[in-house]
Amino acid sequence: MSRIDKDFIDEVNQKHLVDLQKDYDYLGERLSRTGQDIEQLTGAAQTFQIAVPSWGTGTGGTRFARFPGVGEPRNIYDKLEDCAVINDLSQSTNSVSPHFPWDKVDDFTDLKHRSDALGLSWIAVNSNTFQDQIGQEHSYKYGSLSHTSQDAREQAIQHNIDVIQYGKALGAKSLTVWVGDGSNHPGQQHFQHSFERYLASMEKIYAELPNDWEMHIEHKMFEPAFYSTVIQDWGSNILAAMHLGPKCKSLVDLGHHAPNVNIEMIVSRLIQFKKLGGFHFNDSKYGDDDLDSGSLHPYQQFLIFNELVDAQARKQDGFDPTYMLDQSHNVTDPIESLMNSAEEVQRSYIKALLIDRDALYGYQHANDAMMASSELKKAFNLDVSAILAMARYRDGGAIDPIATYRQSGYRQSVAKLRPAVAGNASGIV
Ligand code: LRH
Ligand code: MN
Repeated sequence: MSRIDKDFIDEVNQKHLVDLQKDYDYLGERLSRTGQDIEQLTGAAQTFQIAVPSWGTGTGGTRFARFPGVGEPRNIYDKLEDCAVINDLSQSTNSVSPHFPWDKVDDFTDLKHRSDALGLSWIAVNSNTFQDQIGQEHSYKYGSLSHTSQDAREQAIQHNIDVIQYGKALGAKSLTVWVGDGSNHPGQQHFQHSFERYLASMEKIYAELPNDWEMHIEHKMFEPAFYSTVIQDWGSNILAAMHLGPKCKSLVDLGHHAPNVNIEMIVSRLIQFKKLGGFHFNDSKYGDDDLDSGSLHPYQQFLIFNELVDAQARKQDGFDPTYMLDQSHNVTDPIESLMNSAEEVQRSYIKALLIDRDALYGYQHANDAMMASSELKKAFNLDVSAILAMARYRDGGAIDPIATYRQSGYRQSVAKLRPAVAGNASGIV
């Protein structure tokens, strides 16, 4: 079984359709009382797409351990099958973001043929200079694009240029560069010199970008470095993006900020200066926990979409961010978590569309804090589940993706094809 049969999805949908229609009609009437058109909102939900990280389809782990599940994907071809199942049911994840060399193949044309056959496209390719590969000449133990050794820097630059070539073969249009470069001890690294080396390396990669491509820099507060990180926060990120040029923008991974940082305001700044390249959506309580999106801070995620929808409504110049999940599924079936997370991000978007912006602007102008925040809460507190389910149903997906997935027996069937992976490994993938 490589895909979940359309007839099977529809058979399961029949059990939910009557209730869905009732919920949808009730919500439609409710929204019409405030002049909102449920059909327009459902249309918006149908256009919303968020990309799946190839590395999120396998069970994730931590530095302590990884406990593989059954039917673990063995390579990018298995990962694509699983991504196709996620999209078959959710109808909101028609693109995949690969990571190299984890997803490297000898024949990219064949891989592109397979993804085309599965109705999947490729967005942002990710480079990896945070691990040493077998036979690699220069180690990244002390960094990569900012390494003090020119040989190590050149090696990392060449890897990123190679990844751009892989992306061109797959039809991707952006390169995401996250480096773990940093230090563990005060004094270990010269902050300015390391940043200068990083920028000089990125200039060489930027020069190789096709005209219609973007390069997205991803900042992160800590890990693997635990004292300083070369691209530690949005400040270093936007400085680098401004230094490198118009094709370079900043990517916001929600888990890469200290607890309680006002991420929605960072998003607003990046939008204002045309430097918002995209997102890695996930959730976290302490560090870069890579937990399911919206599972802990759904209101923060909603407030981020308030900024995005506001920019969209104002037709903000240079506003075209890519949306991606970046999660590690250590204790759930990755397919279930990715479907659920795609829906939760879509939910934040639809709720943000419910905000009466003219009323909000009025209250903001009048410094009426109570009414302004109530305007947001009113939208957030409305249950839009019927809109999300109707959007999936109308696009041929599942009204209840997780129930349909479980009833399909997909995981058990691929487990027969994919040999079990022994435990006691560690690491994110
Ligand atoms: C770094 C990160 C980055 C990926 C990696 C798998 O924490 O978020 O986006 O390269 O996870
Ligand atoms: Mn990330």
